[in-house]
Amino acid sequence: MARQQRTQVGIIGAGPAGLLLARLLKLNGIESVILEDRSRAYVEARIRAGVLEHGTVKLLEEAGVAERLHREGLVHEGVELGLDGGRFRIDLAGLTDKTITVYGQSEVVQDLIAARLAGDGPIVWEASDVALHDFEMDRPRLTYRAGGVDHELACDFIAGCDGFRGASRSSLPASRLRIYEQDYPFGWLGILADVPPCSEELIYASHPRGFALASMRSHTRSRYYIQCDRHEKLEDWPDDRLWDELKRRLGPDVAPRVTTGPALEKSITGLHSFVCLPMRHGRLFLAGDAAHIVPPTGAKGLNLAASDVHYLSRALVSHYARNDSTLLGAYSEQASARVWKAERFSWWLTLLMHKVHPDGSFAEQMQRAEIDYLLSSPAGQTVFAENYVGLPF
Ligand code: RFL
Ligand code: PHB
Repeated sequence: MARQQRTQVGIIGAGPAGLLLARLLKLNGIESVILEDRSRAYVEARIRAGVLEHGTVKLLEEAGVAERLHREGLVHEGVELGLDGGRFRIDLAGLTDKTITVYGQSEVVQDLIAARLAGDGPIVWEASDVALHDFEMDRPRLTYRAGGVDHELACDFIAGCDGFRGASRSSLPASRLRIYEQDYPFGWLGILADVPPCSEELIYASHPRGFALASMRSHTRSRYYIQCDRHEKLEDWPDDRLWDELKRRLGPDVAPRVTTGPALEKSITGLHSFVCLPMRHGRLFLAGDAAHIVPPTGAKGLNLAASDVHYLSRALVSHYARNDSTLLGAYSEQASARVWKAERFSWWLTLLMHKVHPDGSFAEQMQRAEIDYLLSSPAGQTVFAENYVGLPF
């Protein structure tokens, strides 16, 4: 016999989407239980995003979890684009009056977990076999196993915040879903190292050998990526080879300022664009990577999780506080309208900056002309800046 519990919102996944949703609900007096299939240590150490849009920072402030972010996060007023070893700065602050903040996703997650465990409500770590039931009816349930015991959680709503490979989306019949997706024939090889960054701002570099990105986590920790074949193996990329290739692609100006060091983490990620609609099925709401994936080039994934959660929390608050379900009905449309714009920007920037076309082809010349145009046109730079700092939500 399963152990019975009840809550208002059952949340699957303790990533940024699930944790931030739980926090915003709690601040409005709405109870939730978070079910997470990994351990706390694993979730807190997972290396992912690093760039927070202006609106994400505001939402984290609203959630009361931005104190360390403001202390340790690096506010950037610009970003650099590189072509043929030359560099060009896009003045984000000057063009949009907004900035981005460099602060690791692992830090955001740690801050949210600390707030949750300080009295907001439970997170069930290492909850296995999470299954969703009856979400098309009035009384949805979640079943799972934790600590060797079967549990059943009755709730009013289920929030599927369990990432791209979670249980929520896969519990929906394919016939109910509209899937839009695109694969790219390349991936990103990432390295994290305790060395000072080579530049004060991020550098996105287009090079005939492939794209490279110089990013950071702090003044003493760097994060770099290079475009690679999506099927390449990490064993084929010892640290020395990776550093050499990175320097070559960043160009002769930047290379001497790259400090190398042992990798704290190294990974290969395939690039993928994916949207699954609708984002609502009865009393189940999908948010974050459970509903959509962007290639990392635009730094949008975590920020889309935040905007989804903004719309969803507002809708749930309106339902509970004012018995008004209009916003719940509008959730999928509102959230996905913003998702599509971020999908477009991420897709565009990916195809603009990566080695995609054969050497000497017409298409390659078109790509170069487009970058050249961007670097010389204030209008083009404004479009870039507006999207990069994040469209309003
Ligand atoms: P997450 O973070 O994947 O969290 C989902 C959580 O659900 C748990 N889970 C389950 N729990 C219970 N039962 C199940 N069956 C479950 N299945 C899964 C998982 O363990 C996990 O804890 O999704 P969420 O919350 O939607 O957040 C999305 C972001 O994590 C993601 O979009 C970003 O990391 C993407 N991303 C970037 N986004 C940015 O905004 N800016 C960036 O600079 C950026 N860089 C990146 C990135 C992602 C990367 N990788 C590795 C994919 C760089 C990289 C390399
Ligand atoms: C990162 O620092 O991990 C990062 C920064 C910018 C991106 C993607 C990832 O576009």
